[in-house]
Amino acid sequence: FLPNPKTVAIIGCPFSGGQSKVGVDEGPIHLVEAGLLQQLAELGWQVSFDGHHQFEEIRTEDDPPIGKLKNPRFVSNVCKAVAHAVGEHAKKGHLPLTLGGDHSLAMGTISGTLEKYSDACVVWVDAHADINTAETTDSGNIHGMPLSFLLGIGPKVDEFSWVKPLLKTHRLVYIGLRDVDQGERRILKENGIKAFSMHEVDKYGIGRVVEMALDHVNPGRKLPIHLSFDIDALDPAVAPSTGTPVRGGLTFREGHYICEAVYETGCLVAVDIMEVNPSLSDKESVKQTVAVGCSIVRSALGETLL
Ligand code: 6HN
Ligand code: MN
Ligand code: MN
Ligand code: MN
Repeated sequence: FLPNPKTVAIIGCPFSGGQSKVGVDEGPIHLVEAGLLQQLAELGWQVSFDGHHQFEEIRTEDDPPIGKLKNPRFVSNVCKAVAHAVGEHAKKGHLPLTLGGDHSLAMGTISGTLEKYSDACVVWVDAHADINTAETTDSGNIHGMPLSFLLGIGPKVDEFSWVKPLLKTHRLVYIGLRDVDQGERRILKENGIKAFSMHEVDKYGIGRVVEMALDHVNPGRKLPIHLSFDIDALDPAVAPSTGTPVRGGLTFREGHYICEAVYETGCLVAVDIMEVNPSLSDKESVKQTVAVGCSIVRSALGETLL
């Protein structure tokens, strides 16, 4: 899907409005400071980066909750800007790599991908399903909701009417789930959305899980793939610095294997790396988490072991 020379467009999104812990907005800065751009250049990519987005300028002063949803206008404005940025880069034939920031940003990134590739499928790697609706959300944190808007599930929220519900339920697959809310389980069931939880990873092994996941969303490997990777999919022992850690996660290798296998399809058109929070836990843990974030991205962009 991508013309040569391959160009990766870095979209730095210092944004934390989709949840309530400070610090996740510093994730992209730390990833870049750790040398991610240089590392991708060494893999043979042309790297384009014009600095991190400045979202404070589009923060609405008065942003009371809409129903339970927190910071709805800010999240909406930011995601709209991100959708535009991702869409423009994709249209140029670049691979947009979005550095989060919290996972509400995926409303923007996937909207942008779908602007250029209307038949794109999504591989969502996460401990969580992020598919709550305005009705089912307990926390009101929009990072737990982006997929419901992209799929057009649940009550309409005016503020997010710009999000076109272009993602089809059979074009979404999850890997790594282990903390799914009651309402979300119902949504997954009712809509027949395919999910490989940690149970399936244990049962079949990561190799077969990725193969089954890709067979489901991308039979014949002909469709473009958007990979949305929440760092909390990894076990907290591997990636401790994140806002909603859940034990029993993917090992270091399982996480990387998913990325390697997706890259191998030749169908990858966009990547998100989300929820790295450098202000949670001690300095060593932060360093470890940022480093694993970089290596996950490198695997997704073609780094191989041999
Ligand atoms: N994430 N299901 C919980 C909620 O608040 O809706 C957790 C969401 C976590 C979101 O990790 O991107
Ligand atoms: Mn810092
Ligand atoms: Mn997530
Ligand atoms: Mn998560």
